[in-house]
Amino acid sequence: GLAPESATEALDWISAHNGAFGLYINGAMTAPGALFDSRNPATGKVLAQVTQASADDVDAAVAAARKAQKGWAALPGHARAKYLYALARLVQKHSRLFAVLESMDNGKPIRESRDIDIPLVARHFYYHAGMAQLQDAELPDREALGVCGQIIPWNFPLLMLAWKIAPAIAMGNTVVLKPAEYTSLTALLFAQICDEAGLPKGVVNIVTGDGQVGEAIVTHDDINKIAFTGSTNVGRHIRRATAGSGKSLTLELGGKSPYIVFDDADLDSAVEGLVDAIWFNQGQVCCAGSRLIVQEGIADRFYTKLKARMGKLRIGDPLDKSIDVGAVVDPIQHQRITDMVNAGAAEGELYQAPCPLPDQGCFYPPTLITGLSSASTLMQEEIFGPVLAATTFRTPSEAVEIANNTRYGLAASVWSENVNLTLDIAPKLVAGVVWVNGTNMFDAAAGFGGVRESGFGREGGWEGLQAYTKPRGKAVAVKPIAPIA
Ligand code: TXE
Repeated sequence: GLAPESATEALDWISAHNGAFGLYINGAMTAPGALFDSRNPATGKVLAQVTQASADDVDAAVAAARKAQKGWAALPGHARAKYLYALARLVQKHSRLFAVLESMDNGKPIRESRDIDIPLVARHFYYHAGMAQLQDAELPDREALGVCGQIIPWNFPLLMLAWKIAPAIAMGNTVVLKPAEYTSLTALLFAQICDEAGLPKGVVNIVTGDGQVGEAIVTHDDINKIAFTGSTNVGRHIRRATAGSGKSLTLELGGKSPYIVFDDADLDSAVEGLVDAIWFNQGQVCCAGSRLIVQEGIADRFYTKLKARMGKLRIGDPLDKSIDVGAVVDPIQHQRITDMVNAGAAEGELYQAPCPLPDQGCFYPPTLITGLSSASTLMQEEIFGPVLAATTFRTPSEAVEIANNTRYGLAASVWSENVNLTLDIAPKLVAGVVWVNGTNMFDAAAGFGGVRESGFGREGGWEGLQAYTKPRGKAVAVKPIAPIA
């Protein structure tokens, strides 16, 4: 096998901060406050300590963002672009440190953080640098919203930060961002590169802590927009809490995305696609293809191939470059997955990958449960783990019916060699994105987001820029004093 990626640089960076981090407010790190532990989920060991921000800290961050906002928005787009390009290049320059730190904090395989998360982060800043530059010419009738409060989850810590911060600052907003409490470290490293890029003070502020800190952001009077990615329950709560406040809101919430395999599909590719759809990032992906819907005639053959592939998945140390599946983010999430599978597996047939698990850390085996009914809990509830729930269908219309039998609507995958069939099915699926003979295809230029309980609003593309701007103009109608001769 390959030697594990070295943790030294990341551990040195943590040590350089004496293992305890403050907040990033108005261009400077504050002294550490009330601290909580951030653990490495693969070992259970404390990696660093992070500050639980107080309401006063949130006030200070919002005040800094407010103070910076007018000046930042007044810069011509090409001047803001310069900073976004600098941030993109610095993410690349420090990509190894970012990737190792992300894998240690979150548990995801280094191959993913190194080859997917961090490159997509850089791409997001490059793309939005270009958009900042185009703003004056292409969006002359729109202006920044003001100060944005941004709350993100733990599954793609730095990538979700990029999805939030890049479009916001490109369009002239300033931000107060809160990473998830399990995974704050790459956001704090990002704060450092904001300094390195010479970003004006107060444009980006990072406050760490749990849902209480999120609450202080959501209910803050001087914030113009809330952007949230996380659970549907918290999203619902935020929608209620911001109702009538005049704040703009976008929500990117959970999902239970269907993965439909027709009998004429290239089955080997469809199996390989599933590795990406449900075992990528241990299944902790909002658009994970977590519901397998396979045509009856090929179901047994497909399950046999799938199980054979599952048997080859390698589970273990996230820093090992040959690992496919790492650790889930936290013991709480691990317990949730375990409980859900234990409660629901008897409704179908359970298969778990035979690969031995490390004897410590939050590891859960890649799991397949076949023969479930579409209404079963495992087919309906988001598990957010490496667990694939499967059922079968007979006709294309039944496939659509089962696929749409969900509260969610984030993504869908359709596998068939019949282009007519895929083009017929795709528009009938209730989802923000439909992938044909593929999965997890993302691009900064394409709007991403859901319908139904998966939320609303789009991130990326033109729609994502609209979500961080408002119309500049107003209608002015003047009644003539005297009739025009
Ligand atoms: O999410 P939370 P949790 C789903 C997934 C997962 C479940 C629970 O099913 O198993 O949610 O995860 C902040 N006001 N997803 O409990 O709580 C919190 O600090 C404001 C899907 O970790 O939603 C964190 O920064 N903010 C999802 C962020 O919300 C609050 C990704 C997300 O955490 C808050 C994550 C409050 N009252 C979980 N309470 C996806 N769609 O990708 C918490 N937060």
